[in-house]
Amino acid sequence: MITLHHCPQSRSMRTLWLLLELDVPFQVVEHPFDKSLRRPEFLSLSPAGRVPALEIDGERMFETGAITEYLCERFSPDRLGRSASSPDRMAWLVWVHFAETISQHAAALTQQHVVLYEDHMRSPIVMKLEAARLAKCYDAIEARLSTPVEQRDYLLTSGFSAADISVGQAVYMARHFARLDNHPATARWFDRISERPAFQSSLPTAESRLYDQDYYPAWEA
Ligand SMILES: N[C@@H](CCC(=O)N[C@@H](CS)C(=O)NCC(=O)O)C(=O)O
Repeated sequence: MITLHHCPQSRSMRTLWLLLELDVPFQVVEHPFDKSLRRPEFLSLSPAGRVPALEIDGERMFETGAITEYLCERFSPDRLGRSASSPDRMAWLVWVHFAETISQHAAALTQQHVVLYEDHMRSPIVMKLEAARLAKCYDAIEARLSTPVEQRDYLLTSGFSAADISVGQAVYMARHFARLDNHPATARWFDRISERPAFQSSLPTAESRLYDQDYYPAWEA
């Protein structure tokens, strides 16, 4: 049995979405997004106290990108993954891991807007800088989806894959802090992938939401 340790609206949602798309049996252990992630029992699953953490075949895994690669190699090497012989293998790896570039900015902004809830703890400069860095990430996705030579419905020429899940979930988090209004191809792609039943099933319940707003504008000092 596969066990996913999950906090709603965090990076572990990416693994949840992937597991649902893979259609393999698994169970979810939901954790609050708080100091309980630093308890010894959880640190034995994920040594820095982070989600996702995965238990599989008596082994323990952490790091979303590694989990994505492993699950795809094992359960879907050519549908959600791209095997070494695929012409899209290189792009698959690039975009699966580009998700982390986006997520680090979304995580910094989550800290600023949600965790550091008192104004004297926050920095308007960090908020604006990190939101601008997200927009730069959107530029990269926009260019990928809308090069003049080739328009893509998905990040890979060969179609939907775990690259869309990875980047799509990162954009789902990032949209709380930077809108897609100036990135029309990215917005259309996001609408397309977020209609998928597996994405919908990976969304939080009303009670388990980390973000209580859909959008957090930068705070002005
Ligand atoms: N690079 C790691 C980052 C994991 C990570 O930082 N996850 C966040 C949730 S999005 C977390 O667990 N934060 C809890 C904390 O920092 O205490 C990965 O991709 O798995």
